[in-house]
Amino acid sequence: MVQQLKAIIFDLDGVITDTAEFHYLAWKAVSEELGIPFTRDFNEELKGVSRMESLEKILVLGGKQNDFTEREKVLLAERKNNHYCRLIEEITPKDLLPGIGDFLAEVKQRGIKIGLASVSKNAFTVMNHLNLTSEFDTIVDAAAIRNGKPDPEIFLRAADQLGIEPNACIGIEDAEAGVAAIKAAGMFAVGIGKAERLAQADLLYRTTKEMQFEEIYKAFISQK
Ligand code: B16
Ligand code: MG
Repeated sequence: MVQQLKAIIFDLDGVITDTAEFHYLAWKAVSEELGIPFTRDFNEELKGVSRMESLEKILVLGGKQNDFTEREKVLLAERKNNHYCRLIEEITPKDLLPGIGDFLAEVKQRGIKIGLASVSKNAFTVMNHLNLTSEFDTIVDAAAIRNGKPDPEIFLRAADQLGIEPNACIGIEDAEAGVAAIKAAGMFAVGIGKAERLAQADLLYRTTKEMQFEEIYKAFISQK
C-alpha cells in the first residue's frame, strides 16, 4: 500500500545550514592543540555524532584514548564547544544552505509537517539565529536523547512528537550515521553528499540546491 507522506524531518548541521564547517574548525583547533592531525576526511566520521563521542573518536585517532581523565575530557569538549559557540554567534537568516528556504516553504504549503532531528545541544541557538524556530512543527531537544545517530531514537522521537507513524516520514541527512539512523527508524532517507558515504540513502543529492520536492515525493510514494 502506498503510504501518504505526512512529515519531513530535517537534520540541522549540513542540511539546513553549514554549521558542519564550524564543527570541523572547532574540532580541528582542539585536535591540533593535542598534536593529533585532523583532516576533512576524518571529520566526515564525526558528522551526526555527539560531542563526547566525537572527542573519543579523535583521541582514538591520535592513540591518546588512555591519556585523559573523565574530567579532562569534559574540559576538552567544553573548549571545542566554546570555540563553536563563538562561530555560530555570526549566523543570520542569510546562512540557510542554497534552496532550503524555498524547499521548506513548499513543504509547508502542501500541508506536510516539518520536524528537526539534530543531536546538537546548540540546535535551538542556531535555529533562533536563522529565525526558523517558529517555522518548525517540532524540534527534538538533543539533551533528552539517550542514543546518538546511528541509533534511530532522535528520528523516532521527532515522529512521535508530531504524532505521525515513521513510515509516513522522510528524513533528510548529510551524515553517514544520520542516514543509518533514518533507515533504522523505518523512514525514507534523502542523503545530501557523496554516494561513497551515503549509499544507504533511498535518494541522493550532491547539494541542497538540487533538492526537488516533486522528485522526492514521487520516489517516496513509489517505494516498495
Ligand atoms: P553539539 P546534527 C551534530 O548535529 C553534528 O553533526 C555533530 O558534528 C556534532 O558533534 C553534534 O551535532 C553535537 O553537537 O556539540 O553542538 O552538541 O548533524 O545532528 O544536526
Ligand atoms: Mg548533519
